[in-house]
Amino acid sequence: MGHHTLTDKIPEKILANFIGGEFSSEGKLFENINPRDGSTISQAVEADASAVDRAVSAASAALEGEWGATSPALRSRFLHLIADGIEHRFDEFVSAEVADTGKDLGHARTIDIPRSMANFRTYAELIGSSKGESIHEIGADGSVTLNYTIRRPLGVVAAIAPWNLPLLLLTWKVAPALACGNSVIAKPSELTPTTATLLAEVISDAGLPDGAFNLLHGFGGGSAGELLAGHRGVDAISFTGSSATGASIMRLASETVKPVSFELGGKNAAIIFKDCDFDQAVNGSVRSAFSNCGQVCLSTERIYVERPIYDSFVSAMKERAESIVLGGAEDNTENMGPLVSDEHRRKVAGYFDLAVQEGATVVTGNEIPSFDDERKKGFYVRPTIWTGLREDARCLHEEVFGPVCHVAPFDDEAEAVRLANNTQYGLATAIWTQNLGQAHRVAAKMETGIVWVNSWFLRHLQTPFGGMKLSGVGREGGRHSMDFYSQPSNICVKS
Ligand code: NAD
Ligand code: 6OD
Repeated sequence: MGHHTLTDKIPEKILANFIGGEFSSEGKLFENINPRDGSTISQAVEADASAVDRAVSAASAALEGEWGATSPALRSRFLHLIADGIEHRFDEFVSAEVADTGKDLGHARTIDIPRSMANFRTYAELIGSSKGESIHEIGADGSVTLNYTIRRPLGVVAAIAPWNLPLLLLTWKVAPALACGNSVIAKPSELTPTTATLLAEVISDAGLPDGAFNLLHGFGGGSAGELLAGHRGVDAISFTGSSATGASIMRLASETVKPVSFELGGKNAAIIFKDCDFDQAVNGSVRSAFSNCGQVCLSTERIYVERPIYDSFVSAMKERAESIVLGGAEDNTENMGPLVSDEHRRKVAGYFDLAVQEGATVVTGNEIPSFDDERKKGFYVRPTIWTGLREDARCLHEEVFGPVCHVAPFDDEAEAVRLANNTQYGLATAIWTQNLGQAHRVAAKMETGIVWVNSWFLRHLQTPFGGMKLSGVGREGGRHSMDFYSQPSNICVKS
């Protein structure tokens, strides 16, 4: 079997910043590494304080100029043109995402890039959909007042994105922010800079007015991310990433009381009831624990199984986990790529050690594999299943963000609800049962922003997406995004 890296399809190049309609390569370079083999794909330009200032000025000027004067219909047209541009260069986007993240080609082809296009198409359709309010009042003296609201853009929006679904999660912010008439400064993860750069090319080709969309590469703390989040000229921050980074950004945002939209981490549970469709629950749980090498905020890291089917569930999961091919290529969904970086692998391996120290039984995995082919330089880990941890174990409360899950038994519905909610996070839950009454009852008790019944990652782009507790602030998706990226202004007219 060939273990393709796909890097050969991407020309070695410098990934530039995009500021005020110009690509700019001034600044220090940093390396973009392929997680499948540790090779250097390209170098990106780190935006320094002066680049951040220039981007903020360009974004503000755009609002004062041509971009600020665009009609909703024209913005809708631009968003469709951007989607067309991504579609036109689809294979290039797919190859770039696979090279930067190491994810399997099928995932990039069926989820990352199509969903990124869909983000632009969805908000192109939704432009102007946020509803205003009106109050018509007749006073005692017979005078008439009409209060009505209009929605205005927030201004300059910083969109800071993570590396696990790089283009998907960046466009999930950029599309609605542009739709509402904001100018945007995008900051992709330093680990995955390529598709954001291709997006800047597409946006440039689509002819958006200069400064409407700007792109800054760089790191978080002490670099472009922090400079942007703390910049006085940035009016709002939309951030997806870890809860710890969210807390730092919130501190920076507090200086100028910027509105924030945060999609943060998760420590998501699945509840498997004994009357579930067993094969469906196993398939769904294999996907939710191991797809994208467990690097999905919605991934299941805690599985609670009703005792009568617990042993057979653990055996079935073990068999499926052990049939996953590491590396591999093309469209086989049973393949799993590497983790995104060596540093992230060290973090995940730290949890392998901690799980053993905390008394876990290792059902499968819990190790870094060794290879004698090109994968030996890649950042692979084996899909891992633990059992036997105490409920207060750190491994059951801290987000690992790797292909790791713990399976534990429960005896009744109330216990399942208590265990699933026993976490500081609140992003997603998956419930597997054929008893609809039980599904509705349990779903309503989950302290998570998203609950799936007999499915996982089944996402309509207009449903509210986001988390409770440490998992975030606010909701994105459809009108929820339109509401965040615009603000009401009440106009009171007395006649
Ligand atoms: P991260 O928080 O390390 O980085 C995310 C982005 O923030 C990157 O662009 C990074 O450069 C930037 N950043 C880091 N420190 C910063 C700072 N001090 N100021 C400003 N910007 C800063 O997250 P990650 O490792 O890229 O992604 C993994 C995390 O993201 C996981 O916790 C995962 O659960 C979470 N995530 C959440 C969702 C969601 O929708 N809830 C989706 C995907 C990922
Ligand atoms: O599919 C989506 O719309 C979405 N926002 C997915 C987020 C996945 C987080 O890792």
